[in-house]
Amino acid sequence: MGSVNSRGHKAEARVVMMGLDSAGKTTLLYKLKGHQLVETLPTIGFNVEPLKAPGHVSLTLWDVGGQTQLRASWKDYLEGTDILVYVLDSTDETRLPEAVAELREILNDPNMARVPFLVLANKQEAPDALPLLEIKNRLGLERFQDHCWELRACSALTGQGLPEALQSLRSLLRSRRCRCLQVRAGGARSGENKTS
Ligand SMILES: Nc1nc2c(ncn2[C@@H]2O[C@H](COP(=O)(O)OP(=O)(O)OP(=O)(O)O)[C@@H](O)[C@H]2O)c(=O)[nH]1
Ligand SMILES: [Mg+2]
Repeated sequence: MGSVNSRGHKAEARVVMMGLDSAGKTTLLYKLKGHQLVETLPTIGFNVEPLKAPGHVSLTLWDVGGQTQLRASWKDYLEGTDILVYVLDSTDETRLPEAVAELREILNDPNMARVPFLVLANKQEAPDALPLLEIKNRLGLERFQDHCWELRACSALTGQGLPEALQSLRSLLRSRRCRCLQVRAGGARSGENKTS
């Protein structure tokens, strides 16, 4: 599971990015890497890239293909996950219930117990994007009491919201480390959650 630093933390956090097909995961991955916008093809399998988040946090970011027939293999990527990034297409109102059901399925996996997650409402620059508050109400994230989570708006196309998303990753990673320490000390708390 990678090297461990002097404080006993994993030197690189494993961040797994999932979401329905066409949510924009691969576009996000390459935008975060600072690449020129590339035309993407549906991902068969996964892409993986190292990434630096603010505060010299090193991440390994896994971008897992989201087509229906690939979702059965999502569970194979979850072991050792430090943070889940769940990407939504804010313009795809029809499939929002399907996206929520798949998120619930992921969080029910034993490997995801207490793993924090960041929901990215992507494609927010599009004129027909659902507003963040509307998405928040429809997701019902309050039900996920056992996880720290954050919800953020972004656009992989314009880069809007991506610096904030990286800040969220950093703070969720911190919460995970605190949580691990609390659990080791015998006293877990329920999560602190944020929407912005
Ligand atoms: N308007 C808009 N389009 C986007 C944005 N992000 C991605 N797209 C477009 O959405 C389509 C799908 O993007 P991908 O990044 O391939 O989606 P994906 O989630 O990786 O899809 P799978 O690999 O099939 O799981 C492409 O045409 C992208 O250009 C965004 O922020 N805004
Ligand atoms: Mg992809």
